[in-house]
Amino acid sequence: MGETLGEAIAFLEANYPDEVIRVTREVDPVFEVTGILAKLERQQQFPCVIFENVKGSSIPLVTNMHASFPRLAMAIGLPYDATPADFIHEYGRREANPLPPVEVESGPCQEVVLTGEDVDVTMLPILQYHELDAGRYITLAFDVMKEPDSGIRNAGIYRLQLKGRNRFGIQISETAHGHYILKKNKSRGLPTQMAAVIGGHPAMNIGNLSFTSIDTDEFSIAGSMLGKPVELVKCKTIDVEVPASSEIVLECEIHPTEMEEEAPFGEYPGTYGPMRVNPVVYVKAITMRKNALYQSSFVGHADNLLLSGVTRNSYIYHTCRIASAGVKAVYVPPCGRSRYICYIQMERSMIDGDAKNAAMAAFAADPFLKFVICVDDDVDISNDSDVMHAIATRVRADRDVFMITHSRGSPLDPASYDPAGGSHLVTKVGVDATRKSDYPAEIMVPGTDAIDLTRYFGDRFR
Ligand SMILES: Cc1cc2nc3c(=O)[nH]c(=O)nc-3n(C[C@H](O)[C@H](O)[C@H](O)COP(=O)(O)O)c2cc1C
Ligand SMILES: [Mn+2]
Repeated sequence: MGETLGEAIAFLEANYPDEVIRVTREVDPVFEVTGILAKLERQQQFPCVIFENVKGSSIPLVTNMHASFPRLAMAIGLPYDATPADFIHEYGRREANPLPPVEVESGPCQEVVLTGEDVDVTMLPILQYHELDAGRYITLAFDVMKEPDSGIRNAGIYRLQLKGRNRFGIQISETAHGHYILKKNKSRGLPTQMAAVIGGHPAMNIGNLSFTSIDTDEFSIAGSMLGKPVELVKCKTIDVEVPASSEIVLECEIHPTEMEEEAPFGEYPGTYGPMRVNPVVYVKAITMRKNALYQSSFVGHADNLLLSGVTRNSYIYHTCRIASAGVKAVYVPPCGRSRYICYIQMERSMIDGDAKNAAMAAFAADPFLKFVICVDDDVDISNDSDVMHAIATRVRADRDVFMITHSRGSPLDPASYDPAGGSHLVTKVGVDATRKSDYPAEIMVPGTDAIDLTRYFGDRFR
């Protein structure tokens, strides 16, 4: 799929034309674009949509790139029809083989450089998404900073609320490395230099979202997802490096003390995140390609859910495998908003209690998980209905379900102990839905596999 956002789009248009739709009609960045995407979603349609004419901007807007699983699979070199299991395997393999980035002298992301009075982020097609959102937001910028002591780069997506020609509000969760970096700089009275990088290849984006330690430069995982080291250029006004092939870069400083109200904002669970008093970001320079593309993610919808959903499985799998050799596969399904539910497929347990241990390992790996369900290896964990069948028939709750109250979860969980206050305290449920040793024999008709239906019905059921 190429190496840049533009190349990914060109690849899809040439080989899978149904995957990309261009809209030339003028659209309003306030609710019209997201209304169109929401309407498509109701019809279960998730193409990448490029809005070429967004009111108030001359820059095309790319949406929904990550909203369908086949596009994410192809981004890391898999075929269109790859399964979730194929994806988890390939993603994990690439994650385990990082490719450190390399620095280059110049790059297309600096073809245009705007500083001083020329800085005006309102030229970008920045969207307003949901009814009660506090304003217009950049939702798909990788915000790159450096850990002040180690100097190691860090990349994460933290939303930016438009507040003026050169000002944003920012929300960085307590769980993000970005928060740790910001806090360290603040305690020293220093601003935090941050580059907001917009417009990257989908492999770059899913690599940047890999679950890593703060000692890992996410671009080294992005490189292995792309199959080639990421080339970085130095920013013009701050001491941060950014991918040379990016579309648009906002060179910023987070003020060390200035705080303002930010949000509410429609969040991934499908509910609003509460207003908070959050840091203020100043933009010192805008650099971009001559024919730059702007990219957005529809938070709370498939693009956002899949993007940081597909990246969690490999880490959970790895941790569960350490806990139990019987774990064969894991899957965080879209029905749990790609965050809250995890299915674990296990070999028919040889050690009693192993399923519950595997579930506890999954909870330890990913704090966002609320329900972990372990099933036998004849259950297809990419099929929710198969998993529900196992729960329906193989679970006796008093024996097979355990619950942990007051444990750390997502501060956006709408069912936490205090959703309005943004509590991260939630209750977790583990379910052992494997067959137990006293499970009765299951019905089956001998010889079914060998039956050739064409002998009885011709081609009718072929
Ligand atoms: C579309 C999208 C939007 C996101 N918005 C935010 C956000 O506003 N604040 C935040 O803290 N995390 C957000 N995240 C999640 C973080 O980007 C993610 O946890 C990242 O790995 C954090 O990186 P870090 O721990 O290196 O700082 C978002 C993720 C996606 C896919
Ligand atoms: Mn990080």
